[in-house]
Amino acid sequence: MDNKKIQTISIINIQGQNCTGCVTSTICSEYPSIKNVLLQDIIPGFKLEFIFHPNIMTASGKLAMEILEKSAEKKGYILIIDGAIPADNNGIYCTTGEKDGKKSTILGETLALSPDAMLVIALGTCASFGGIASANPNPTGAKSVGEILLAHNIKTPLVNIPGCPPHPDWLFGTIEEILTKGLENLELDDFKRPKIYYGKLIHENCLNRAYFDEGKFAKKFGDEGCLYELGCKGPITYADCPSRQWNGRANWAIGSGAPCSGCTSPEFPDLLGDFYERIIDVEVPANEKKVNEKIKIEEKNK
Ligand code: FSX
Repeated sequence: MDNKKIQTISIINIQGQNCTGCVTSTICSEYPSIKNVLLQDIIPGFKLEFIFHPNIMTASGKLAMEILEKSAEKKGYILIIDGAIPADNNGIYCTTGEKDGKKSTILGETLALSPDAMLVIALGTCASFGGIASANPNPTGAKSVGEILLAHNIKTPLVNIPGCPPHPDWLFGTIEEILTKGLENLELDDFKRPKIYYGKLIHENCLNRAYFDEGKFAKKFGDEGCLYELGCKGPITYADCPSRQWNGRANWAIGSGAPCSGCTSPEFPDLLGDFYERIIDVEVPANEKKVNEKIKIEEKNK
C-alpha cells in the first residue's frame, strides 16, 4: 500500500478579455492529458484540484458564482488568470456574472482573489503583458495582471506564462517546478517568465537558422529559406518552440512554413509590426545580397 502523503493544491482559474485560446491550448495538453491533470497526481506528492474553471466546470450562472465565492475562502490557492483586465470605468467591460445583484467584473475578482493566493499565474500574453486585448487604441483600458497587482499594491508572487496561446507544458511544467523545487528556485527573466521555457531566442534553435546565416531568404510562402523577410519575429522572440514543438510534438509554426509572430514578447502585437512585416533591427548576414543575386540568376536561367 502506498502511504505517501498527497498534498492537494487548489487552483482557481478566472478569465478576462481573451479569445479563450490560452485555456483551449492548455486543456488540450497531450502529456499529461487534461484527464491526467484532473484525476491523477501528475506531480509526485501533489494533487491539483481545479476548484473553479469557467471552461471545464459543469456549473454555470448563479451556482458558478457561488462556487467562486466559496473557493476564495480556501486561501493559499494558485490563482490562474488568463486574458487581460480592463481597468477603465471600474472594469465594467468584462463581467463574469453577478454578485448580490451587481455585476461581478474580472477586475473586482482579481483584486478580491489575488491577496490570498500563494501564487498568481498570468496565463497567456494578454494576462502577462496586455497582448491583443490591450492593442491600440485599447478602448477598455486593458492591462496586464502585473500592472493591476502593482497599481493596488498586491504583493502576491506573480509568474507570467505568455504565448498567444501559451504551450500547455509551460503552464503545467511551471507549476511542477514551483511545487517540487520551490518558487524561490524558479529562475525568472526580467518579464517574470520562467527561463526554463523562455530563456532562449527562437532564432538560436530554429530549423531555418542555417539559411539565415547563409543569407538565403524566402521571398514568398513555400520558398526554401529563412522566413525573416516574410515577417518572422524569431530573431527577437524568446520561447522554446523549436525544441518543444506543439500538439504533441507534431509540428510548430516555422516547421509548417509560417513565420513566428513573436507572441511571447511583451511588445506583441503593437510594437512588433504586422505579422508579415519584416523587422528592421536585426543584423542580417553580409552575403545576403550576394545570395539573392545568385538566386535571381538561377531563376533566370531556368
Ligand atoms: Fe490572449 Fe488568452 Fe491570445 Fe487568446 O486567455 S494571449 S488572445 S490565445 O485567449 O488571452
